Amino acid sequence: MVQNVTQKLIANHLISGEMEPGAEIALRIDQTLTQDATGTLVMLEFEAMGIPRVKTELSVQYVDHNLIQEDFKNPDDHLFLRSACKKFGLWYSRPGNGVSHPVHMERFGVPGKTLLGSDSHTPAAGSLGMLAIGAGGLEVAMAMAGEPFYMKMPKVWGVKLTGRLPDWVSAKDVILEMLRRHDVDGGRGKIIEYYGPGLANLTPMDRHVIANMGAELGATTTVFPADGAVKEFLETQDREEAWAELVADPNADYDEHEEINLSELEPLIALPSSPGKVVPVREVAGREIYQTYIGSSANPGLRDFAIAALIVDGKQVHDRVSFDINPTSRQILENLISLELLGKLIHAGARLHQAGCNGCIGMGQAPATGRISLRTVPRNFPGRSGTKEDQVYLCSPETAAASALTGEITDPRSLAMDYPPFREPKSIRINISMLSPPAEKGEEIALEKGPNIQPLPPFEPLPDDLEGPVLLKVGDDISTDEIMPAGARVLPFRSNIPEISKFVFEPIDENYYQRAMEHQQQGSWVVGGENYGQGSSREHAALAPRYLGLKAVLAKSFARIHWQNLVNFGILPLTFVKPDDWERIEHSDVLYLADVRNAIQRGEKLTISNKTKQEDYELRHSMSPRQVEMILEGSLINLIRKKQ
Ligand code: MIC
Repeated sequence: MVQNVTQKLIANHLISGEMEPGAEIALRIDQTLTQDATGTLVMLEFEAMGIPRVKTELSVQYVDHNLIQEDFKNPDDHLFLRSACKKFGLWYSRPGNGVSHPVHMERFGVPGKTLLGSDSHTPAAGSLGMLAIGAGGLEVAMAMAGEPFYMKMPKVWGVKLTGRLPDWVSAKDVILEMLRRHDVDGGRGKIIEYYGPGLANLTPMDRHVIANMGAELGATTTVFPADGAVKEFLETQDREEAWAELVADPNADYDEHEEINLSELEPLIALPSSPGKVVPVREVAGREIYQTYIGSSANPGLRDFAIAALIVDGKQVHDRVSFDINPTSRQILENLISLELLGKLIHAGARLHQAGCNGCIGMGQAPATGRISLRTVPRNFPGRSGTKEDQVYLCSPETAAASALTGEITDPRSLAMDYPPFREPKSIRINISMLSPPAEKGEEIALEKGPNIQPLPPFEPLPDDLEGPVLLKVGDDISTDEIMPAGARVLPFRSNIPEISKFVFEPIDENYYQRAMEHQQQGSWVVGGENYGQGSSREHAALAPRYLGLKAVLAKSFARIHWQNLVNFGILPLTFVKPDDWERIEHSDVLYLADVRNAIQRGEKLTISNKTKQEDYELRHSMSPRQVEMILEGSLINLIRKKQ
C-alpha cells in the first residue's frame, strides 16, 4: 500500500482502531518528554499509579521553565524531579542544560519513533521524522506506565514546498506564512506533513522551527521525512547510529493539499496578541520598539543566534532597546563561544540569559508598559509576557536583529548590508555533561518532596444532576494562558493546585476565583466560543478550575489537548448543536442538566435548561465510551485506581 510518512508512523505504532479520519486509535509510545512546569504533576501521577519504573524505551525529564529561584519553590521542584528520575528510570536534564525540544532532538530524537510530551510544542521532533505529540501530563504518565495513547485519527495535510528561501527570509517566515493563510485553528484535527523539492534547503533545525509552531495552527502534530539532511544532522550530533530513513512512498497522497513556493516568501510578523495575526514586516515597519528577544523552542538553532550575531557584528543596538539573548542550550552556548559569535552579540549590547525558556513563558524579561516587544518565541497570547496589555510581535531572528539596531520594526531587507553567509559547521562541540542517566534498577531511592509539592485534590464522581450559575462567558480562541496564566508569579505553584487555582481566569476576570469559591460545592459552568483552550498543554488549566467547582464547559468548539484535559479531570466538554445558542446564554444564568450520568451514556445529544431564561439548548458531547467512563468516575485517575 502506498503511504505517506504520517501513515507509516501511525501504522507502525497502531495498537487498535482504524486509520480513518475521526476514528479513535490507540498508539504505542516509544519515548516521553516532560518539562518541569508540567512534570512535577506527571511524577506525582506516576507515583500514584504505583508502577516502579517507566516502561517506555526512553523517558526524559527536562528542567527548563521554572529557572528563576526567588524562593524555595522552584529549586524544591528541581530536586523532586531529580529524585523522581532516579527512582522511576528517566533521564534528567539539569537546570541550565537547555530547552527540552531542541535538546531532545539533538540528544535523543530517533526517526520513526513516537514521542509523547507534556508540552504542546513536542511536535518539534517531527523535524526528524518522528510522530511527536503534545498531551496533558496524565496521558504522558500513562504512556510512561506502558499504556497506549488514544486520539482521534487526524487527516493528513500535505504541504508541498518548492523553491528556495530568499536572503533575509528564514524558517520562521514559512510557519508564519502558514499562520497567515490558516490562522490559529486551521490545523485542528490534522497532521501536517511537509514534502517536496523545497525541503532540500531546509536543515533539520529549520524544520524544527516549522514543526514547533504547527502547534499554533492547532495541528495534532507536524511531520517531516527522515531524509539525507536528517542523517547529516545526526552525524554532526555524533549519533549516526540513530539514523533510519523514513520517506513517503512515490505517489503517496494526502487528505488535503497545500503548496508554498519558498522563493516568493518575504519577512513576516505576527501582531499582538495572536500568532495568527500575520502581516508582512514592511506593513508595520517604523513602529518604535522597546525589546527584541532571540531564543526559545521556536528559533532554537545555532543558525538563529549566529545570523543575529552576524547582523549586529561591529554595531551597537539602539539605546532604548533591550536586546535579550536566550541561548537554547549549554551546547549551543559553547558553540557560539567557539565560533566567536557570542562576543559579537555581547559587544553589540546583548543581555545574555541562562539557557532555558525564560521570558517565553513570562519567567522574567517582561516588556515595559505599552511598549513593543519583538520576539522569536512561538506565542504572544495576551499578558503571557508578564506585562498586562502587552504588545508582543512574533518574528524571525533576522527581523529581530535588524530592529534591535534601528529601534523600530525593520524589514531586514532594508538594512544597508548584504545578507551575511552562515553555514552550519560539520563538526560541533557536544556537551552531555548535564544529562544524568537513570539510576540502576534496584537502587532504593526516596522522593524528595518540598513543602510546596502538594498531593492532587480528590475528584468526586459525576453527580446525577448538574445545576449552577455561568460564572464566565468568553469569546473565540481563549488560550490556556488566559485560563491558567503562566509567568513568574504563578509558575512556582505548578505543584500546588489549591494555590495556583487563585489565578484561574485572572487575565479575563480578576474576581473569578472569589465567585467560584462561593459556588465551589454546588458547581458552576463556563461558556466559551470557538477553539476554546488553544495553546499550552498545561493540565492545570483543567485541574485548577475543577478544584474551584467547574462542572462543564459549553463551547462552540475546543482545542484538542485542552478538550482531553477537561475529560481527564472530570469536566464535561460540550459543544452547541446550534452555535447561535451561545448568544442566548448570559453571565450568571443558572443552567440545569438532569440525569446527566445516564444521558451521556445513552447518546451524544444532551438538553440543558436555562432556569433563568426558561429555555432549553441542545448540546453534544463527543466522548468515546472509554472517555465517558472517566467522566462518570470523576477523573481518569479515579478510573485507573478503580481498575487496579
Ligand atoms: C507554552 O509554550 O505555553 C509551554 C510553556 O510550552 C507550555 C507548557 C506549560 O504550560 O508548561 C505548553 O505549550 O504546553
